[in-house]
Amino acid sequence: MASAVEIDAMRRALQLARRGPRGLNPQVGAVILSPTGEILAEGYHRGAGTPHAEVDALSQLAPGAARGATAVVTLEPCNHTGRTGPCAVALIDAGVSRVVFALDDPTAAASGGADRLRAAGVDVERGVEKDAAEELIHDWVALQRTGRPHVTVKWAQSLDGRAAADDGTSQWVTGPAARRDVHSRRAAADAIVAGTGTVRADDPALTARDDDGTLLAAQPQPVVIGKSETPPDAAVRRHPREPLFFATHDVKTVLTELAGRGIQRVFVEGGPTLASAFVREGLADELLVYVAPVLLGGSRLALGDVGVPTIDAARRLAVASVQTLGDDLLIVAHPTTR
Ligand code: AOF
Ligand code: ZN
Repeated sequence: MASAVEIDAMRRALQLARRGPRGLNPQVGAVILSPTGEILAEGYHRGAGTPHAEVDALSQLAPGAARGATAVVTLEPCNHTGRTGPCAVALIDAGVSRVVFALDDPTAAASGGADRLRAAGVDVERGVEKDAAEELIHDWVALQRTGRPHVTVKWAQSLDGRAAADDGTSQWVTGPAARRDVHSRRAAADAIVAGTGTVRADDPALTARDDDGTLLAAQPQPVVIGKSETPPDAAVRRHPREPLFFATHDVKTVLTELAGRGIQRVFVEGGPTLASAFVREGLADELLVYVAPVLLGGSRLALGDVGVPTIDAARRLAVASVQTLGDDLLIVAHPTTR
């Protein structure tokens, strides 16, 4: 059983973890407690290539000062030599007598730290404040499992399923409340993905902005996919972050590349061709469909070929929520496992 002091220390460690960046490595925090429950040191992980949280905390202590101490860590101390050495060994060498952690390390490479600590005679307690820790690094854990980022595909459409009028004009199908909602959701992603077709046709800035056009604090990485050229004066080239360009239509490969850069959550806003590609490849985890009460008719469908030649192959979805945003509707749906 973890003591009340240890639970408090874990909550503190979770706060510390949040100071680190989302990225290739998880956000991890650590607190070292004296045998009487005082905080001796605090640490957190500042991103791939930098010391792990436990080592960051231990490095603030004089040699021998952690003897008999308790280390409280938000993730199971690692057991491998990656960009840095194994934390389990660092804790053993420092003479720590008890380790309390929240989440098991989900990676095959780094896991096993708890067993290694126990084998060295360290008392180990796992699962403390597990839900809060899981919430914090949920996207990173999911990426370890799937090997690719979580994908949200968004589009706006008329009630009759068109993205634009026949001459290609599309500003605006949905109203301001729906567009505001999109911007706040953009800001929660690590990357925003658009196709070259949309970049050429609509010239989107791919920034996350508030009502008066001010940039929000969080600006996801802009990503442009497709084989056509992005014009030199395209708005996306003036994005505060340098855009990534992928001259391919293979969205699977792009996702793998993005995962390798620590991108855990992508927001696909790229127009019908790109949206269809993600859906067709079974790579859309979540669909956000903004539906405006307007009829456009014509040929500019919101979605193209999604690999459904016949009704038996229809892509069935489960609706997670329906809400009204001004005059528009937002339907959030997920593919049902077939
Ligand atoms: C810990 N404490 O603070 C973090 C851990 O390449 P490396 O050496 O940075 O190792 C990265 C892996 O280590 C990462 O995938 C995850 O399994 C674990 N992260 N472990 O003990 C930490 N950030
Ligand atoms: Zn480590």
